[in-house]
Amino acid sequence: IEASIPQPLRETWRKLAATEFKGKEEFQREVVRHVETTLARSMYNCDDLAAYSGTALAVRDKLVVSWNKTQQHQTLQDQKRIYYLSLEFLMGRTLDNSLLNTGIKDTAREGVGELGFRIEDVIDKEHDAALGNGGLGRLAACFLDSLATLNYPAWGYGLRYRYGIFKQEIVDGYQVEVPDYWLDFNPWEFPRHDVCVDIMFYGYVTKVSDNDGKISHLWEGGEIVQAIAYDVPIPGYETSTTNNLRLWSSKPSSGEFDFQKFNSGDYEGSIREQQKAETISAVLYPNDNISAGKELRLKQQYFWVAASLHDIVRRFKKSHRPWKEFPDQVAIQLNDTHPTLAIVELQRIFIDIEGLTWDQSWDIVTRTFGYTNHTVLPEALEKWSVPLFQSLLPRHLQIIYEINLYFLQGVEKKFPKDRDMLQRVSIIEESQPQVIRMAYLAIIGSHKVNGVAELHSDLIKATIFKDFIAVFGPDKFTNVTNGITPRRWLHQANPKLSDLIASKLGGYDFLKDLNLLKGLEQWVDDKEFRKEWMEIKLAAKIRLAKYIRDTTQIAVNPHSLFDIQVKRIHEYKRQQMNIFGVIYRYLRLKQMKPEELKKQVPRASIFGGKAAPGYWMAKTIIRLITAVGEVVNTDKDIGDLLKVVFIEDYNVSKAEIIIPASDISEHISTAGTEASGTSNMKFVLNGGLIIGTCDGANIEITREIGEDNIFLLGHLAEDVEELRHQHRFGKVEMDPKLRLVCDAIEAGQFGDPNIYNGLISALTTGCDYYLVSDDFSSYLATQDLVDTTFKDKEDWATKSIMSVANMGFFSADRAINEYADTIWNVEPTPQKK
Ligand code: GL4
Repeated sequence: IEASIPQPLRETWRKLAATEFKGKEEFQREVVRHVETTLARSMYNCDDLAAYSGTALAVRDKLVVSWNKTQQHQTLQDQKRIYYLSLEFLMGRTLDNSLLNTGIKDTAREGVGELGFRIEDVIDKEHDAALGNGGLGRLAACFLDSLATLNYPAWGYGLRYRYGIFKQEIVDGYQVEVPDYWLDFNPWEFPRHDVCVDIMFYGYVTKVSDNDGKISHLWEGGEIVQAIAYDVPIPGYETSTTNNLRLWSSKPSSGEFDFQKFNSGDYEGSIREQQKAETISAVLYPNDNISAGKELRLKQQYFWVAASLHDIVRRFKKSHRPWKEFPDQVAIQLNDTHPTLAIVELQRIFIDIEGLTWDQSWDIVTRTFGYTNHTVLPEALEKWSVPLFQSLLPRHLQIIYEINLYFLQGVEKKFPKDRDMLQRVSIIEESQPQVIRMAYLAIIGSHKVNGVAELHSDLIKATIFKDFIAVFGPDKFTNVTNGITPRRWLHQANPKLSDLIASKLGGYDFLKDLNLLKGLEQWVDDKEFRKEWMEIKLAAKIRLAKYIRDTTQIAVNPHSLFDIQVKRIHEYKRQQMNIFGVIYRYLRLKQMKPEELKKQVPRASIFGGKAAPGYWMAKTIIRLITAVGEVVNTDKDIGDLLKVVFIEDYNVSKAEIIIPASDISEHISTAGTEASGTSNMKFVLNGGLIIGTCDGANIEITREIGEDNIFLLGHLAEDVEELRHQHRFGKVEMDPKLRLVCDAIEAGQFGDPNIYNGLISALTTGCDYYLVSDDFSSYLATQDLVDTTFKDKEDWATKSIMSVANMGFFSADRAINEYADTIWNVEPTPQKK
């Protein structure tokens, strides 16, 4: 490419090339220039928001320079790239993260300081990029951070939703959803109007044979929508690598504007098609661990997958390599089954467009894909109706049938005459109507399948995918335990703790090699260190208490035990068990004499999380939490001994305030239901202890930090089936303490009891599917142990420090290196500065 540009031209460009600013003054000049020219504001009307915008634009200019260099470097290296396909990227805010990753936070603090602003206020003006529901989307964001930090050539591919996850408001104690229009000002994205791809839906397939009798398939006559790329730079920490996140936005293809209607005065009619096209990337489906099964969602999936593959294939073709080398250049990771259609689309591209044979294509396809499973919940496993597929993607349906046919032929050979087996593993489920099991398709089309924590990876092999072990053998299945980025979840969210750790470990290397935290063990007995450690925790609690007072008017005493459960509201996560426990505590306090009351540990029970808008039970749980708060928080007998808070609109930026402030956090899912959990890791990394079940990553956290440093409760995953069986046959009496709680609710102590009928009957006639009654006494006993332990401040500090010292394993860097080694077979590409 170099040689094609004449020497003098090249020199002129080089001389004028954009460079990164160096030093405070240049940074300030850029901020002011953006405020005055890009935003057309001045010293006289520059508020915090304008200061944020100017700062963000200045920082963005710096990012772009290293981003361009990285992309050129990676192209020149011509190395294998990782493509992470995820329908969700829950990025949160970008400015602070970019300042820290590029090492200019101090420059920026001073710089904006001298311009009359506090950097914290400026940072606080940014709107969260909330293109995700919960753990799955945030994991994708952490992985992008690690991929860049470790210098892996990697691209994320997702959708550019106009509306991210809804904003939650609490009105009269109930969740109300408000649309999240977040794109008013987004300096972090670059529209690439030149990168656009036509995507087809519907239409029909015809078979044609050429002169040699070779048959091919033509898919035509459908509706066309255009995909436009928007690129987001992803800077690594302390490296010049800046990777790319490409998000697709939908718009009508040029032919879709109906001029005839327009000219005849039917203005609304003339833009109807246009609006329909734009709908595809309009909104994120607000479900976590629930599959909605809507046509528009399937359209989103195909739209995104087809645009991404078109891009990936185009990039590969530029290298002029033979197709069989495709898997040496491309690794595609499927973040859950949402992008499974990519398998079918790539097969279609190879056979229908590039003219490869079925076998050649299928070999390449299966060597290219890896599939990560994130849930075993049946309601979350995607199944698409065959009739829907037939109309929306007729050619893809044919290919799926063919994949299934060849697959089942192989199974038949291995297990002759086992008709049950064939039915069990078939991609097509013989229901009314027939449905396509996307997870099976993902397994069959990938070379590796992984779960996200040890227990979960074992469970998928033993339960939902058991037959596939018999078919493929065990080696196709593996585990990569999730991780979190210590840059955002320690350094950014809790700078004081990060600084204290750095002061003892002799620098910030632990942010890139989290195992170095182990060095803190040496300091565990150091009085001064312990004092500072606990002061930092208190400061974080004071900050959160202030936030709670400002937003809810509830006064919580920062010295009380902060007990936090923040995550999506779901029956399997058992926020109901938590609030039932709070009610039990309240009833008990009401019975106590003053001398006894004095001995109690004051506690603030803090909740946060969104319910899917159509998930009525989850919404009822929120209502019960707020109702309990209304009663408890105004009860004069109780005072500081118990406060119940529901924090509105839990999101990434609020998590950064909440997580450093926990004494204890709750991860109490029914054993075997939470695939991993990642907030458990974040809380412990910030010196909070956890109360949890033997589920997901809690088990590995216990192994790393030691049983003495975690409060475990409840039954084990292996007990669950039998317990459910007993409930179904009416053999289980409700736990008596839980009975008391239900009685109090039914007696109207927390308002109209009818509101909670569903919640209570889930425990009785609903057979208590999530085993709240079975775990309740263990839960209460463990909470009592938490109180007792908290009284011994020295013991608590030791547990907190020892836990953090042993959290190295849970860095997303470790997880990404494991993916690179065991699934992608990719090496890092560091760049010289
Ligand atoms: C989830 C799991 O529920 C959660 O345990 C896990 O940590 C996360 C990332 O692997 O994936 N699966 C779905 S679906 N949503 C999640 O958050």
